[in-house]
Amino acid sequence: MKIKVINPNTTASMTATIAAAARAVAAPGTEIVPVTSRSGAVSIEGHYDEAMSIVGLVDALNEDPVADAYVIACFGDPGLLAAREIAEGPVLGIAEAAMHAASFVATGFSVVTTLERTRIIAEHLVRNYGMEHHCRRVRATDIPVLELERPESNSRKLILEECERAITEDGSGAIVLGCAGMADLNAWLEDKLGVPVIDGVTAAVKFAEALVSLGLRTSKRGDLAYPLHKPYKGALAAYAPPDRNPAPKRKLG
Ligand code: 2AL
Repeated sequence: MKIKVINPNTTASMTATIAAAARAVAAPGTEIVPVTSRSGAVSIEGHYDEAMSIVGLVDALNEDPVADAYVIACFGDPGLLAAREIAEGPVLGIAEAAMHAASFVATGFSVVTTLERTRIIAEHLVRNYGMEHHCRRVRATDIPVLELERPESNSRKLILEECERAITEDGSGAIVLGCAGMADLNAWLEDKLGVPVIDGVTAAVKFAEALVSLGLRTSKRGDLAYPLHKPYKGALAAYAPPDRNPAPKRKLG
């Protein structure tokens, strides 16, 4: 099967980290197709960055090859439900995947993410996903996303220290890594911490494989039906949804 793993930020080196993590866990028959967004921010660290990333995400979803499943490799899960509207195969966000995986292996987890403002966004996701009973705390390290890319930065040490505080102060039994740029850290951290450390990229790839193996596709009933066909104006005119939904049954009498 083919799983398209989309980095919605425009930094190709981060996509390489994401692709390596995805390929390391993929089953022998799974082809990982990594894609870097062609438009938008170099790193996604706020609501505006997220909103602006969605056009690039839609381009990446629509361009060939068509895949059996899709992973949105950014911890804010930007555009997740919009992506589900246009895709037929399952679409997984890495935050959603990581939180669900953590809830299977511990009764309480902490998320360790990048900036304070992304910490707040991750808290919104915890509530959106109904994870309040499982997530003990979301912690920021104040590391900008692109600092994770610089080997000379002390980001690894800061992340390790925050994870240690999560275990001792929050009483958490597992750690969720709150950025796709941390996808190369989970084995190293797990070794140091002795608790499960979940990176959403790898969790999402394995859940995607499971869903495809089960023959599950995104529901096209209700709000995840294809977007309604209508004109779009201005810079987004080319993104007007084509007519893909079956004609509605007319209620007579
Ligand atoms: C992210 C991420 O995963 N990629 C990116 O550019 N920003 N999210 C985050 N919380 O730092």
